[in-house]
Amino acid sequence: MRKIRFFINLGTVGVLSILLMGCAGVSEESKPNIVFFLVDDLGWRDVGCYGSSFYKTPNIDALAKDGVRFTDAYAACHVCSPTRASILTGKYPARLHLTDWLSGRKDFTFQKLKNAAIHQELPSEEITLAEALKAHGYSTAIFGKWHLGEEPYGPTSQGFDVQIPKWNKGWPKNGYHFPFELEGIDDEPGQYLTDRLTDEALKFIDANKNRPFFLYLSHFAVHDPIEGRPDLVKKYEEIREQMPPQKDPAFVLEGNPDARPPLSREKLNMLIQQPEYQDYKVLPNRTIKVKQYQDNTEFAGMVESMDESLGRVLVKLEELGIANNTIIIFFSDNGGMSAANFGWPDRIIPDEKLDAAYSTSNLPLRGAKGWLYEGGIRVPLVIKWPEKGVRDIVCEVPVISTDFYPSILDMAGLPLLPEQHIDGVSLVPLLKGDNQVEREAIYWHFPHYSNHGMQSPGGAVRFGDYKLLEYFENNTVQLFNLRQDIGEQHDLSLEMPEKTAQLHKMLRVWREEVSAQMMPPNPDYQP
Ligand SMILES: [Ca+2]
Repeated sequence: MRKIRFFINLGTVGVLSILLMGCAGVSEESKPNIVFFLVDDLGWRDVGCYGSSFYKTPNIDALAKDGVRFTDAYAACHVCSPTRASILTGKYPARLHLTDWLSGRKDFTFQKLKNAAIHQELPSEEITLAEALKAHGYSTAIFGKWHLGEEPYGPTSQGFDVQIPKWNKGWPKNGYHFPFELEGIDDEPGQYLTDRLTDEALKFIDANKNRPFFLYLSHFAVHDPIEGRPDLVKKYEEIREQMPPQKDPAFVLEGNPDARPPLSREKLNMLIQQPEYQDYKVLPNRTIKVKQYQDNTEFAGMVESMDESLGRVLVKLEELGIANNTIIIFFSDNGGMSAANFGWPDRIIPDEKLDAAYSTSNLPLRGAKGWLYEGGIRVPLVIKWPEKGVRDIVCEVPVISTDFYPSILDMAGLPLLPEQHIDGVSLVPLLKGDNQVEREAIYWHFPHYSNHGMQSPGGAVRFGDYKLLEYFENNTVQLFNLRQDIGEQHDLSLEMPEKTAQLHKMLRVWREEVSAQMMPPNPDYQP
């Protein structure tokens, strides 16, 4: 196994021009099929080949041997809808003004700032990846989660021929166990939703084996409700019984990095010992708890059934003799839910409900879904490009979910649409074994309060090994060197003022460029 190290080059117009040439003349037969296997809320560490020793993911691990596994792949947002919009448009959520999950978090009086207003659907004028592929003869289908607008803004209005089920929200209507109550999916007692969605996806592959297809298998798993398949949950209960007793704390405390002054790690570790910090709710000083162990057997059952789904798709492609002409992309839309959802800040989680509220641990990453720390945005990514791409490679170049659109067109030999996927770059050089892409930096913008923490809203930029986070309540910044400090524990912003100023300026300039929305003061603010 070879490793590709990290390089970033400044962008040039020339490369795009070269890519635009030489796209013509792709015959119908040679067009590769695309399987985009999108998992919901799967953390970076929730996969065997990314270091989990608890969850068993043999099919994802085998896929990594057949393709490129990215260590520094990012979701464009730490919650669902914005990342999904970035995949299908090649644009940053900030540029789309679709920066929070739909329909979005309401405002509360503890907020110094008001949440930015967002579109309630993926704007119709966007030419989605599905539309671009459909225009070139692809049969297109989405199975599972959309979460980019209610009808008439569903997937069939954005280039998908087939949508199963007819349900546009961000969670399975009635959970993962029968009855699903989802239009378009027959169900029987004992069935499990991840399996049934896979059945439907396999039927689609069968029906389209003789023409190019784009299968967007967008599982509801492993988003909550945390409900594993019973046979697998039983298996993991047996595994957990054999595990040695835990030595480290099961949870750590996280505060608001923008507090004046922010609570240090030492102080947080001291506070969590105090009686008033014993519960699982929003705690004093806007602190919350973040899970530190992977030991949730219901969640493990969800993860393994999702892995089985990928395995069934790969077997089907082999059986039909089309595996060598099918590109597989395995990805998650945001980090793992190791912090509970405090969409209603007075929520109190009883001890017996912890496994329903805290799915996993993202360690060694800090934070969770809903945070701009790596635990919220760094996710697993494997791409298999049979016969054309390299195999069994680990790539450390930072990439982001806006990159899929140009990458897929590029791999399929189709014309690029640079005005559409303006914030993405083709990953083809990396998939061919090169070690650089034409990009200066990667940016995030979240002008909202988060359901999964009580931190101030903010933005971030990744530039080389460095990442700067900026918070909007008090304009606090943090700077981390991710190569040396993947857990983002050592803030370098005071030690490295020039680097801090450079990245802070880049972030502000970028916000101007994409017309990012900022947050107005909250007139109802009650400190
Ligand atoms: Ca998600």
